[in-house]
Amino acid sequence: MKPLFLLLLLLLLAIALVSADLRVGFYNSSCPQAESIVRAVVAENFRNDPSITAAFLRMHFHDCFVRGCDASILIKTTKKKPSERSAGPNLTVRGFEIIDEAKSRLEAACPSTVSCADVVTLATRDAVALAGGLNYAVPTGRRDGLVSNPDEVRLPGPQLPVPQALQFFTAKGLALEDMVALLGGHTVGVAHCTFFRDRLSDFQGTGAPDPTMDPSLRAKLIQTCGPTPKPLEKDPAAFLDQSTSFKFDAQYYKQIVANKGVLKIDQVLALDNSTARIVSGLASDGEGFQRKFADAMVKMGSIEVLVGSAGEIRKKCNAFNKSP
Ligand code: HEM
Ligand SMILES: *[C@@H]1O[C@H](CO)[C@@H](O)[C@H](O)[C@H]1NC(C)=O
Ligand SMILES: *[C@@H]1O[C@H](CO)[C@@H](O)[C@H](O)[C@H]1NC(C)=O
Ligand SMILES: CC(=O)N[C@H]1CO[C@H](CO)[C@@H](O)[C@@H]1O
Repeated sequence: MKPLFLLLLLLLLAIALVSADLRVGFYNSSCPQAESIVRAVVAENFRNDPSITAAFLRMHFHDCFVRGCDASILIKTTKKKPSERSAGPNLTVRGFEIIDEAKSRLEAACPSTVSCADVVTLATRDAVALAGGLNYAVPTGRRDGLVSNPDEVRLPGPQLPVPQALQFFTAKGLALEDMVALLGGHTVGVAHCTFFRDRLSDFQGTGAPDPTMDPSLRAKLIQTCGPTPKPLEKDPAAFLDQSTSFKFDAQYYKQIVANKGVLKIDQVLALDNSTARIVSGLASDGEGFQRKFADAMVKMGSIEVLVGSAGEIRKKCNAFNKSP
């Protein structure tokens, strides 16, 4: 009897371990329509506004790098309690309404089943595919977190040298190659002038422009940004990839190789010893980039996830089930 009992225990343990992992098709039986519902909502919104690809990519990145991919970024700030959404770097994160829309349709089809953390992950994948990226399989089974604290938002700034930026990624279990591929997300979307203005005229207090910026790009950005800094809500923005701004392709790497990186972090990626070779490889291999980006996204999507019975499945993505 004893060995049988042990075997049973082992079996149960194995099941617990397996189900505690993220899996492709986690909702196959509990909510078979889950992925198609998200895809439909994303497609409807993408038709009117293709910039949602950029919105979701940045939202997913910020979610995963703060307390893991647990939808903590979606919690609305209330008068009583500030959330991650009111932290500085979150100021320009957008796309929240579309996540809420997908979630309300999911609740109608399968109540309290699909986590908001998975909605963000799936919506990002779908929006990348719609913009021309790979339609990669993404594991699901994340649970939603119970904490969203603006003081915990520590994200890399755009002025960091490559080795310092890398520390943020290695701290989350990602490698140099992952960081280079993930920054390929900057092939879509915009940056506000405040994040790169210094490069145009007074780079790091030198009184001169950043010498690593292509002069024609600099002229364009001066046109866009104007002579005087503006508060973030009125700040103009420029496309991170000035060539194919809405297309999810490897053009970002071609641009930075040509000294046309808009943010300093983009430009140093092409120039730093440790990343230059990886960058030129991706610039000349569009298909390779798509695969590496997808693989790195799956890795990023697994950072410190809550699984099994941890956390909760939120009913609304912008609030905890029980207000704290
Ligand atoms: C060292 C790492 C990174 C730094 C320093 C960085 C910095 C920035 C900054 C400063 C902006 C401009 C924000 C604004 O003006 O509103 C931005 C935008 C953006 N970032 Fe990153 N980023 C990093 C990594 C990533 C990663 C890993 C992804 C996704 C895979 C990503 C996706 C995006 C996208 C898509 C935008 C455009 C957002 C929009 O158009 O609304 N970034 N990033
Ligand atoms: C769900 O279905 C897909 C497609 O049939 C399959 O690839 C996947 O392995 C399934 N996942 C689970 C957890 O059953
Ligand atoms: C960077 O490149 C220079 C010259 O090619 C080389 O001497 C140096 O060792 C490299 N540094 C690193 C950190 O790879
Ligand atoms: C989207 C969002 O909630 N943005 C908030 C960011 O933080 C500022 C205050 O720091 C809020 O005013 C914004 O509403």
